Amino acid sequence: MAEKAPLREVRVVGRVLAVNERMAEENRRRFAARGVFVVNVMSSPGSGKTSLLQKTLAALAPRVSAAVIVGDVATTHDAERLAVTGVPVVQVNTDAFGGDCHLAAHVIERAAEDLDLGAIDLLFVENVGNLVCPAEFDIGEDARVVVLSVTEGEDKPVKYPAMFRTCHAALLNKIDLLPHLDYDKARALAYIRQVHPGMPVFETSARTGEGLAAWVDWLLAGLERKRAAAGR
Ligand SMILES: Nc1nc2c(ncn2[C@@H]2O[C@H](COP(=O)(O)OP(=O)(O)O)[C@@H](O)[C@H]2O)c(=O)[nH]1
Ligand SMILES: [Mg+2]
Repeated sequence: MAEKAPLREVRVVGRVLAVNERMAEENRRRFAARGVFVVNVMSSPGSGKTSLLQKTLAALAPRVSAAVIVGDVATTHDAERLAVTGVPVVQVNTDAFGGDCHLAAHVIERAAEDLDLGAIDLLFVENVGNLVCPAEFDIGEDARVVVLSVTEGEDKPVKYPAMFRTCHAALLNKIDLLPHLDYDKARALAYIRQVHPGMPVFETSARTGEGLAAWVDWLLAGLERKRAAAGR
C-alpha cells in the first residue's frame, strides 16, 4: 500500500499537465492564426524581468506592436510599470485561484481575451517569479526565455535544470553589478552550456541598456521567422 500513494500522486500531476498541454496547443493555434509571436519570460523573483521588458518594449517601438500579460501572486505593480511604455498590459493575480506559482495555459487563454490579438505582433508573458513551476507549464508560447541575474549565484542552471533545458535563450542580467561582486561569470556560462549546449545567452543590464541590442535582434529574428512561416 505504502508504495502506491506516490504513484497516484504522479497520475494526478500527469493529468493536470496533459490538460494543460491540450490548452497550450489551442492557444498556440489561436496565436498563430492571428500572427502573434509569443515569448514566455521566466526567472526567479527580482532577476529583472519587468525592468528588461520595459527597456525591450521601448527598443521595439514603433517597429513592433507589442503587448504583455504579466503574472504575479498579488498586486498590479508590474502592470503599472509596464503600462508606462504605452503597450496594452493584462495583469493576472494568481491569488484569485490559490496563489499558483506559474501561469497555466487556461489562464493565458482567459487573459488574451482582454487583448486585441489581431493588432499585436509580439506578446510577452512575464511569468510568476519562480525557477521551478513555470518550466513545467507550456502556455502556447513560441519561445521560452530565462533570466538569471548575477546576484543569484552561478549554479542555478544546474540546480534548476528543467528551466534552462526547456528555454530557447537565457539572459544573464545585472552585469553592471559585476565589478561589485565575487561572481564567476565563466562558471555560470559553463553551467548553462552544461545543461543546454548551444543555447544563446545574452549578457544584459536593464539598468545601463548594455547587451540589449543583441537580445532585441534575436526577438526580431524570431518574429520574422514566425511571419515567414505564416506567409505574411
Ligand atoms: N543594477 C541592476 N539592477 C537591476 C537590473 N535589472 C533589474 N534591476 C533591479 O532589480 C530589482 C528587481 O527588478 P524587476 O524588474 O522588478 O525584477 P522581476 O521581479 O524579475 O520582474 C529592481 O530593483 C530593479 O531596479 C539590472 O540590470 N541592473
Ligand atoms: Mg516583475
